[in-house]
Amino acid sequence: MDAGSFEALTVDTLGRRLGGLEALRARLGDDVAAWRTREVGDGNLNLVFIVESDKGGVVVKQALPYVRLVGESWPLPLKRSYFEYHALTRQAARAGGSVPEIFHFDEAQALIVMEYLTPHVILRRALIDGRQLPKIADDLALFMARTLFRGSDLAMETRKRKADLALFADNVELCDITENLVFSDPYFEAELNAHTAPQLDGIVAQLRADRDLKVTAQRMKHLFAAKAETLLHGDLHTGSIMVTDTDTRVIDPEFAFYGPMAFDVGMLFANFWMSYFSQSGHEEGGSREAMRAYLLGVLERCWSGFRVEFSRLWRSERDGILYQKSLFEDRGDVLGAEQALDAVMHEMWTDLLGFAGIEIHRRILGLAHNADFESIEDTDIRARCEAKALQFGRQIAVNRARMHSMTEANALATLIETGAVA
Ligand code: SR1
Ligand code: MG
Repeated sequence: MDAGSFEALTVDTLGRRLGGLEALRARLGDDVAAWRTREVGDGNLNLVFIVESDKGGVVVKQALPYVRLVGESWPLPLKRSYFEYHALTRQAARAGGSVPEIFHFDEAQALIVMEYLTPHVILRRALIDGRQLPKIADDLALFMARTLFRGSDLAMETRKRKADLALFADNVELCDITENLVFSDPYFEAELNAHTAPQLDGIVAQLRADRDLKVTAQRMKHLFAAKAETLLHGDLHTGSIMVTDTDTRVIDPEFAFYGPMAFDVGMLFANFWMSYFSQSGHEEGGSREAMRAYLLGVLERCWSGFRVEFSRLWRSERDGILYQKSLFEDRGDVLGAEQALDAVMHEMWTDLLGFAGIEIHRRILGLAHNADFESIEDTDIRARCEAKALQFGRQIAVNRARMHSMTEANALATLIETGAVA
């Protein structure tokens, strides 16, 4: 990529610079002067513009050559936009209707013009506001099962999968963020770490001295780095999902790379559990008991929906090099194929608990925190919510091989939330 020609867009220059593009004119009209542009990016990395006219709207997302959250002292390559574009095209093909439509990609300017999702809101915001979205469990189960299965050697022609593995293997710097920020920094006094202090000082010290937990975090990091199983979204938290009551779209796959299936599932579930533990910090307008029950229900239904769809694909689309039908079904050994499916699913469950526990920790102890907790202004209340989440995260990660079902995991969450365990 020609970094020399890159220029960050501004609200004032966008019309002049992109006004000639057919992708925008087709949706906004030719009267560029009448386009209304606003910058709405509130993520950690990029610029995001909404451009509207009387005819319609589009989103323009542009990568910056540094981490927006930190500033120019932390350079980050523009090529993440290239990985995002390629991930979005694959997700659209593998899980139709689950991502925004792409209208234009400019590699040199690291920008993607895409569908303006409206009246969608970010799922994390909706959950903080206490909204119960009726479709997220089913929609996200399908998104994960379809993208994770269809991007793997279970389904793909191995030549194509290996070419994709090579393409996404260059997403080194974004993987490096996850490798350090998620799996290591929370467990020592890394420079950019932050936590609610002094309330959490004691529990943070305990966690950082917890040998079993540190070994677990490194076991999970080892898996993340070494198990190139499928094309992951790579950052599937509730801030990467836009929703209405009837539609669910997954956005922002710039962290996409080949990794373990359980990573995406674990990260998403961690964010539902964090939402659960944060609810008591948002009770000014009334009890969030129903919201807590809703969130545990979403976890139960999403995991069961995922297993159903993954199993369906296993039985109908298992045309890759793994667990070939020629070894099982074609020889009348349907039970063998089912046994293998059980083994794959069991391993995924165990691993996702590990990833989920670590994701919870990094959102409370590391650099990149969650609005679920951060928006709780009273730091004593926030710390109580966070302490429960930390305790839960530690338990599911370290105890992952001995926890057998979502019902058990949710029962543990309930015990911790209600104070039944110290
Ligand atoms: C420096 S980037 C911090 C976090 O923001 C992204 O959304 C990823 O979750 C990353 O870990
Ligand atoms: Mg993001």
